[in-house]
Amino acid sequence: MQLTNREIARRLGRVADLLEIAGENAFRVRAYRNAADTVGELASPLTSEVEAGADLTALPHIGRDIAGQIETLVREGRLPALDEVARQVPPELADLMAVRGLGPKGVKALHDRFRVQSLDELEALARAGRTRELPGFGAKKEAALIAGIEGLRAQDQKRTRRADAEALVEPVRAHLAALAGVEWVEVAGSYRRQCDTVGDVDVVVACADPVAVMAALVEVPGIERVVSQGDTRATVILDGGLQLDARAVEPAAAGAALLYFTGSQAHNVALRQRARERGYRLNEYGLVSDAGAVAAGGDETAIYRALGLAWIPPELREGGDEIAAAATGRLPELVTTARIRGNLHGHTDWSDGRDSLAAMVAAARERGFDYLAITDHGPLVRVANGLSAQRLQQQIEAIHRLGAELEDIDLLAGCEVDIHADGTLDLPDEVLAQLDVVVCSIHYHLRQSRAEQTERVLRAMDNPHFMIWGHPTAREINRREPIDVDLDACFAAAAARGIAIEINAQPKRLDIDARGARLALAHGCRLCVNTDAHRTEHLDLFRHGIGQARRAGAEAVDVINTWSLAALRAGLRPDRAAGRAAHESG
Ligand code: DGT
Ligand code: CA
Ligand code: CA
Ligand code: ZN
Repeated sequence: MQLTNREIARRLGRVADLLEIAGENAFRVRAYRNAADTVGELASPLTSEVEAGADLTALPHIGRDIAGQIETLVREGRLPALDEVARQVPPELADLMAVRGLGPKGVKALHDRFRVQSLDELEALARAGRTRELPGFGAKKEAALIAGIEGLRAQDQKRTRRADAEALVEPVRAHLAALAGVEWVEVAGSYRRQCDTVGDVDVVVACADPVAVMAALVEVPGIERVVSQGDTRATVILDGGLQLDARAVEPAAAGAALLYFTGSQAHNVALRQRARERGYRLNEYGLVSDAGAVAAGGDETAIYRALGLAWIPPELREGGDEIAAAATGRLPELVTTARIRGNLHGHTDWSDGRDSLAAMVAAARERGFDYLAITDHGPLVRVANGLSAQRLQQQIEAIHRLGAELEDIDLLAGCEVDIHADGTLDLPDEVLAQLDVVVCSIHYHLRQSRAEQTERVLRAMDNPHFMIWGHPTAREINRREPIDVDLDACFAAAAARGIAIEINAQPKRLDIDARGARLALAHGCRLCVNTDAHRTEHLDLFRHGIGQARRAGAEAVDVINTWSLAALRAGLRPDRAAGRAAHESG
């Protein structure tokens, strides 16, 4: 198995932790810590460098001793320095260093006094009120210790953002797909259903020789360790700790396996029930009639068809009304990323974006967009170099000048304007009136009460320039809870005014999420899938937001940035459009 840079860095860091706990020379500790940082940041795989005979001491912070350590690790799979320090302190103690507020001295004291070696042991001691006996610990520190352990556990239980899982699993998928005898590889489970986070990833491989593929799996780069391995299934841990469950299946049964492992469990249960009512048994190996004849197994569509159903997109397989809809030809034709015509929320280096206006426009043209709105931050967001009314005025002119030169794309002048705590907007109406697109977002005062927050948004929506509600709940996955706001009331107001609800496609946001988007559609709102691009590459993020739109059952017509610009101008906030037209003609 190939060691990744991340794993090598992790082991060097472990040596540093243990040396520190053992009370070794601070220079030596720092040497390992620095070496771990160097390795962690390297772009090219260190194992290949070693195999090519490269001189590792040419790297920053890698001296002759540590270079030798790394070479032994790559060649023999063991780190002599780790073995050596493990003779002084149990290597498990390094895990305790991850507890917030617990340093090497504390770990050493706990070990010397109580012989603790694991997190469980430490927790039991603290909960029993024993750790306070240690000099310098006390009851307060004991409470902090318990909180630190709980925090660490909560972190471990966190689900992985889908985009992060994508970066880890796609290379594995590609590697497996290239193996001899492999027909196709799909990542099933919540990943395929486009859930915003995944607990683990489930990979189905259709292949002639499952045993050979499972044997090859554990050699795939990017796999940190193997949990279990059988003839047709394996569970491995990817770098970074994400679990991957793999199943290798012969092509004739692979459709049934894919269907089963895509889930959701509620969908599977409903489908099996329908199969039973029609005289079949459905399981992960196929659809079999009560008489024992295999009705389908190689392909999902055939299984659905045999059950009198249209093929159901994975995003809809949540055990709601999707089976009834598939039985009666009422499945929506879900929006796709290919239907997107432009981005209506994005930044440049006028505020906190990395790239210039010209670069963003060039990137949008490369991608064939019909239109691009530039929506830098307004003045409130000072940390993001927000634009004053005066600078915005200059930017509007710059956008118009650039737009006049271009025939293949329409440039729209816009702004991402903050909704103040009292529901007023952060720029005067005269300024907002000059913009083609106004995205209104909340960045501050996230902890207002539900009543205040709802009042704030409703009041803001009364402003006729409020066109798109940007990242409505301000949540950041695994980092920040959504604001407490009455979405029913806000969506009803948005629908009545022709305000679009953003699905922000930044992987850390995915806001509004699929459930909220479904609610918005039920209220009659339109959605707008935006990348909130802060650099040119971000214009490729649409697929993450589209995944949420699809889970909400959205069709292209429900997503305003699949529309033509003319339709957009007429349909988005029509009262504002009418007001402007009257103003211009009068
Ligand atoms: P996750 O991993 O928590 O994000 O969610 P899933 O849906 O990927 O769940 P996972 O990985 O436990 O299992 C993958 C699929 O396998 C699941 O969606 C449905 C199917 N499955 C697993 N266990 C069962 C079960 O006990 N009964 C049924 N009917 N299906 C199951
Ligand atoms: Ca899963
Ligand atoms: Ca699984
Ligand atoms: Zn933004």
